[in-house]
Order: sequence, then C-alpha cells, then structure tokens
Amino acid sequence: MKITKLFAREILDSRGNPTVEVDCFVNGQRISRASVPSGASTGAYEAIELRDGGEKWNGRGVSVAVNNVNDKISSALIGLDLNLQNSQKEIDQILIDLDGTSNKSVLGANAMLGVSMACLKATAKLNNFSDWESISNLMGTKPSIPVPMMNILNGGAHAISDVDVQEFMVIPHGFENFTDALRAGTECYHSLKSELKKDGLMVGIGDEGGFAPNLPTNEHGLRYMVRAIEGAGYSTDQIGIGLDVAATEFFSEGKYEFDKKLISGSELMKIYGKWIDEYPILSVEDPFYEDDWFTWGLFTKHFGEKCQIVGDDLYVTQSERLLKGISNESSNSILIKPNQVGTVTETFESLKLAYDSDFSTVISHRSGETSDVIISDLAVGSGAGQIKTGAPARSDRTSKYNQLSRISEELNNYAKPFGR
Ligand code: 2PG
Ligand code: MG
Repeated sequence: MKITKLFAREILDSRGNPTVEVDCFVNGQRISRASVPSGASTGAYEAIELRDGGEKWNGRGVSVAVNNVNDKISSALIGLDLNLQNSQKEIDQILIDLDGTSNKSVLGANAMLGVSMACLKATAKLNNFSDWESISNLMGTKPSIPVPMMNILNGGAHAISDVDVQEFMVIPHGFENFTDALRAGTECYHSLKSELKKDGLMVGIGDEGGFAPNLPTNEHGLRYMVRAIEGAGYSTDQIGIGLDVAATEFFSEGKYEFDKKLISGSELMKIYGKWIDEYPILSVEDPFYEDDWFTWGLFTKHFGEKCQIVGDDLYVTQSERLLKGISNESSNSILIKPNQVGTVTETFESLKLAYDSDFSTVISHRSGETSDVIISDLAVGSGAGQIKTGAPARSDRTSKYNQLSRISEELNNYAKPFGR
C-alpha cells in the first residue's frame, strides 16, 4: 500500500477560478482524488494560497502549485506506506518540512492541502473505511451528525449588494434528526425567496447560493430572516439565526464602515447587543476585525453566555492563534477551514485544542468551492457538532448537505442526540 504517484491538475471552482485537484495512486491505480476550495474574505494570517500572477486567468492560475505537487511533493512521498496508524502525520510532516516556512509560501497551502486530503482519502479507502470513519479513528473522536448552519442571505464580499454582513444563516437545531433539520432550513430558504419577492427584492444570488438583495440597513436582513423562519411555519425556538459579519472586510484605519457610517468597535458592539436582545441570534462569527483582540474579549465577556462567538479570520484554524484566544477569552468558538492551515493533521490539532478548551467548533466550506465533500466527513468524523456550507442551493453547496444525508442514514442508530 505504497504511494506510487501523486498527480495534480488545474480545475475550476464554483466562481470560475482555477484551483488544485490531486489524484493519489497506489500500484499504478488511482485510489483517491481531492480538490481545494478558495476564500474571498480571507484572513491576513491564513496559510498562503499560491497563485501564478501574470495575465492568464487574471493572475489566479495555480500552475505553480500544481507543478509543486507533480515535482517536489510527488518525489518526496513516492514509496510512502499508507497505513492507518501514522501515515497521515508522517505525510503532513514531510510536507511541512519540505515547505520549510511558517505560512506555507514555498509549496503553497493549496498544493499541500490537496495532497494531504488525497492521502487521507487513499488511506481510508485502502483500509475499507469511509472517510468519516477514518477521520474518527485518526482523531480518536466519537462521530456525530452536525447541525447545519445554512447561509440563505448573502452580503459582504460574497455579493454585489450594499449589505455589510456577509452571511445570515438559519440554524435548525430544534429537530430530532438531520433530515428534518435540513428540510426545515431548506423550507426557510424558499420562504425567504417569497418574502423578498413580495417586497419586490429579487436580485439573484451570492457566491454561497443565498439571496443577495440590496437592503436599507443590515438589520433588515435580520427582519427578513425572522419572516423566512415564521413564513415557513417554524418558531424561532426551533430555528435560530447565525451571522458571519466578516468585519475585517469593512474595517479600515481604526473604524468600521457599517450601514454607511464610520463607527468604533464599541459602537458596533452596542448594535450587536441590541440585535442579540431583539432577534433569535445564536451565533456571531467575526464580529470584529482580525487584530481587534480587545473588543473581541469585551464582546465575549458581555455576550458569551447568551451567544456562540466564532473566530474565523481571528484564528485561521491555527492552534497558535487559538491558544491566544483561549487564554484571553476572546471568543467561545472556532471556525475550522482546512485550507487556512494547509494540512489535515494541523486541522485535527486545532479541533482537539478547541475540544480541550471547551470551545465549540464549526466546520466550514469556502465561498469558492468544488464538488469535493470531504468537509462533511470531517464534520461527522471529528464530532465537531456544527457545519456551515452555504445555502441549500447550487451543487457546490448541496453536495455537502447531500453527503451528510447519506452519512446520517448510515449512522442513524448511534449518532444521537442531534441538535443544540
Ligand atoms: C467565511 C467564508 C465561508 P470565505 O468567511 O466564513 O463562508 O468565506 O471563504 O470567502 O472566506
Ligand atoms: Mg467567516
């Protein structure tokens, strides 16, 4: 069961940009395939996604990353045994050493993660495990079906609208099982469409499949979310609201530009406070920019009991930054995106650190996605509890929810309880 070849190519992601896909071969046969997603609202501390620059693909080609897989990485990993005990750790360490930088800028996190995930899948397959089972074995975690956080109203960097908040999500937590939760969340998506249509607001969708209207203020987004939930026949006790504010995107020179005004972090915190009192908000991601540790800490102190406060750009899935957030009590939750850190093993490490510190965890897609569904298996196998993977629309998003439906069918009898 030794690797005989790793082969990468450029494929297209859901936004029409090139990304890396990697095939892993054993004894001359292709055993697995993995592809790498890409963000738009990226954090400054993410591992480097290597892009070619130049004129082709508007500078967004990934041929250098692809060549890194086909030359340097393939040479370093050929002959490596894919066994369940230690191959993933060994492979990821070889990648980290070969790159030799702290931000993966030599090989590119896109090249490295493609290989790391292809090897993860190959090991699972050769040992007759599904990907989620293999992940649960590697991590020593109890599998569970995550509650979906479904982004039905898109703004920020994912839409050409005037809404600052990047994501308005429904969180269907008050259900017996994943099937019912997914259906309820999807019914809210359709209900939101009707509500927007009633008000003459149909303007297409954003990058993650949610509707993307212009709105007079950000708070109007919350009102539409409540209308969507109630319009679909549910109560806000069963379905809550999650926000990804992605505040780094509208922060500049010490101020946040929000609802067309320049305001301070503490003024922004007051707005959130009022919203948390008035709307069924269960989760707020990236309420402040990625270096505003002070306001993050204040916000968590005041609202951390009522609300999940999720660090995305703040932690970029990296245990070093997470450690700082844990000791400063900057949030109570972390978003996990494997391509922010660049290897499977480091993703596991951040998850485990979060578990050990009683932080909740949310596995996440990127706004530029492929048809790869590994994050669904990661969410189940790691027992992370929550997943956000966009609207229940467009195959780049529904492929993940559909994979969860399949796994939940398999797991039905022991992945309980489901929900909050
Ligand atoms: C986020 C993500 C995914 P992007 O901010 O959480 O929704 O967006 O991939 O553009 O960083
Ligand atoms: Mg985010």
